[in-house]
Amino acid sequence: MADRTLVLLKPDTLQRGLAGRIISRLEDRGMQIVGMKLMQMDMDLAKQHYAEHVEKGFFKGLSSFMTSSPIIAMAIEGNNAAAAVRACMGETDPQKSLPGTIRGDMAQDLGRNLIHGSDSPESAAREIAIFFKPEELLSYERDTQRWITEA
Ligand code: D4T
Repeated sequence: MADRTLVLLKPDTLQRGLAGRIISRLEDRGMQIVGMKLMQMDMDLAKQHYAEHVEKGFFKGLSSFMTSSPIIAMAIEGNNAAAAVRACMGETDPQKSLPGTIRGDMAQDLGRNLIHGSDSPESAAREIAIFFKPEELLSYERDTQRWITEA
């Protein structure tokens, strides 16, 4: 069943100029972008998004990294979107990620793992609501033939 998930392209993705290649991988998998924005995360947003990690030792480094430079937030639609995106991403720790995954091919460090994807449909609903207003999410059909025949 098609549903939606939240993807964040983290500061390291933009700093390394990998946004296009990572978005391509999700599009190659058949995922559809239904919301997208370039933005700078502030500390309030970091605490809200990473609420489950605020008390953990790594939160200071994580939040300082996530607020250090712009990110791209995307709402992605697809078949079992949260699980499918996480399969494309690989493991949280790039050292444990298989080649063929985004992190397994492009990242080395746990603290610089390029991409966030919601870990369940429930998390996706919570997280999409943090980053997007309802009117910023667009449903549309993809029909390449339509553009050709109407030209
Ligand atoms: P995100 O949320 O960024 O997609 O990562 P995951 O869902 O794959 O993993 P997570 O929530 O457990 O971790 C959030 C974020 O914190 C970084 N991190 C994590 C870290 O710097 N040190 C750590 O020990 C852990 C567990 C990496 C991802």
